[in-house]
Amino acid sequence: MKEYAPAQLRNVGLFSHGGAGKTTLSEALLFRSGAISRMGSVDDGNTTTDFDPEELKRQMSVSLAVAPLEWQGHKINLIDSPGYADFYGEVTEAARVVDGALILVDGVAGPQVGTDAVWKRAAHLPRLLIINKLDRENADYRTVLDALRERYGKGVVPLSFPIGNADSLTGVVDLLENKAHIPGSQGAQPVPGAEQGTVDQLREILVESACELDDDLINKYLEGEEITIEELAGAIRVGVREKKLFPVLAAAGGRSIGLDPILNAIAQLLPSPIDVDAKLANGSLLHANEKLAALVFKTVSDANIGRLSYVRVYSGTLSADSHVWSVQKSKDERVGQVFHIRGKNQEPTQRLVTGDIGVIPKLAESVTGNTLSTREGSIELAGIDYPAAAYFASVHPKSRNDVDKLSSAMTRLLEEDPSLQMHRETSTNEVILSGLGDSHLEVATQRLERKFGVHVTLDVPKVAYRETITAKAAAEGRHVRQSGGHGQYGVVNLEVEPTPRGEGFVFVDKVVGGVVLEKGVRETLEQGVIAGFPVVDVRCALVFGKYHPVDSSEAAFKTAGSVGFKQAFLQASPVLLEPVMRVEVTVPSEFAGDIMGDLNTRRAHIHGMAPDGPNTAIEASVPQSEMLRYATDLRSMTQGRGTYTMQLSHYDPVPAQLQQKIVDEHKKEHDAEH
Ligand SMILES: Nc1nc2c(ncn2[C@@H]2O[C@H](COP(=O)(O)OP(=O)(O)OP(=O)(O)O)[C@@H](O)[C@H]2O)c(=O)[nH]1
Ligand SMILES: [Mg+2]
Repeated sequence: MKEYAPAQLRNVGLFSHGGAGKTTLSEALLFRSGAISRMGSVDDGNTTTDFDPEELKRQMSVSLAVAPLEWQGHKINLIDSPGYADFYGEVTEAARVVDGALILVDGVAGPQVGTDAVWKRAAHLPRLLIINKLDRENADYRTVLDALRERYGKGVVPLSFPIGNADSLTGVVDLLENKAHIPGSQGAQPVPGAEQGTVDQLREILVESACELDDDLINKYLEGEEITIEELAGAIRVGVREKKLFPVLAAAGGRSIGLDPILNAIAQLLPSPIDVDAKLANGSLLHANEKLAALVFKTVSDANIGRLSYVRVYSGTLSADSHVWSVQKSKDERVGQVFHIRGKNQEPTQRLVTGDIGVIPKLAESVTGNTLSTREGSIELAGIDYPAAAYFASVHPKSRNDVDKLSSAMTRLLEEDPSLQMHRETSTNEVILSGLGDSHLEVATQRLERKFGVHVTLDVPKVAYRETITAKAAAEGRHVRQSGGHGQYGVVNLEVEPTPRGEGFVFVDKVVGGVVLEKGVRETLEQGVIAGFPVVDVRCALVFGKYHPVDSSEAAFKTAGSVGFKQAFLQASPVLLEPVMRVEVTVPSEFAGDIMGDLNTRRAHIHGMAPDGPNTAIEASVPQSEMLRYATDLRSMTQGRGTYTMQLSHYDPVPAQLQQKIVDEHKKEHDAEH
């Protein structure tokens, strides 16, 4: 592909609720523009932008994919993204680096929960809406258009509409140029007479909304003067770029209908990279100039080949065989080869100009979110804000060999997908993998297996309880052994009291020589007192210590400290604390009642409930132990139409009636293990 000037580039993300037809439309657009010579399909598993084995298996996009095409002197970098909420990490990356969005809406279902989610995610971008799959039975352009205007405001205006419907769909009418596009016919056609009524109606919405944004045009319009196509296009372009107009296009990607008006709109209405300033880490904006600033927005790891880094250049030029500065890592980074990429196919290039997207193999230092710049006066671009983890599972390697390889393989995997996290929960001695949903974690384990040969199973994690006290108490700890030879002597007096939540452990030494004793107490903290969970939020004071000139030793004092602490703890009304999650559930409003009822059975504390278009958002605090399988439960309660986010909020005491049960269970497990 030849090199295009930055002004001719368009970086466009395709976003939607799952399955609205992004991958199929990408394929159709690539084929229409001549970028590919054969049109693949999702059902046959041979599209350009779905190529991961995990995608082919599920017949849905799991990762973003870049697919450049050429159209009317422009190079359009399409980024196809997943629609399924579990893979929003990739949506976030795509939305971060494009300059405009195509938001697809199913022509039968209309806007859905996932449409709202991507509409919000793309709020910083100029957006075109596409009512897609209009060849489906019961598809209804006008109903969906009205629903979109209702939902996203009057800036949503028709730009093309379908000729015919469902089986009888033959093409679309472009309202801007006032021409019909019918696949199979040469170029744009005059609008069929039967469509003139619809043209008049819809064009009025478009023209009026566009002219309203321009004082000169609105006067002309009100005085009944003819608005030229150029004037109208100019006004729409400004409206789109200022995020005041959101033109709606009609399509059936699977039938290659409506493609030309979409490509025209991308080229003519969406901004080029130099029309938009880059966001910097410090919050300010940067206008593209000579100085290099490129963002690594995705990393693919491979056990054999190493890293493949996707980069978007915001300023300057990124050249093959060069040295750049990895800003966050403060390291020199050698760039060897540079490629353009279409799906999985790479094509070597000498350089990526401002605004362009490509990949670099084998970067040694930089990971996703890092900026490549120059060492002198380096520029740091804003990073990527991933959604918080909402789903947790414990990871169990299948064999000894898998245990050994897990940690290094996992490091690579997390680098590839920053919306995944892993940590060891010391209190339960489990390795916890967290992500956005069960499919997300399932894909992660499949990748571990495929790429790194590590086999693991996932399970419901144990809840990481904590222990604390609710009252003040004092106790004496004695460790005295003086039967023959060198004895052991340690006697201490301790006081314990609760601290505010989150303070951890405070040790106060009111006599000298408490250092050793503190060690003994701290070891006890980790092991727990009532059920083996770590102790938190306790202040412990050493008030008195007895010393024996011969028999006192460090070990004796340590033991005495531990004994004294346990005794005091048990007398101070100990309780278990459980992690409580802050949860936000969004469901179509007809499900809101059921979801509230269900949350109440999960000991939820509901903070609020707010309508959000046809959806309802419910905010609540819910103990983690009640949310371990919520992703699956919510899906079955809402037929897959509900979404939720969840993060750790705080720790609360476990209700008394549950505490004994948890203590008993934990003891049983502990005994079984030893
Ligand atoms: N009738 C009809 N079906 C379509 C059309 N476009 C796509 N499909 C079908 O809809 C299903 C989903 O299409 P995809 O292209 O994978 O949709 P997507 O938005 O990429 O899906 P995700 O990546 O999972 O979000 C597939 O079975 C397609 O064959 C269309 O224009 N008309
Ligand atoms: Mg897809």
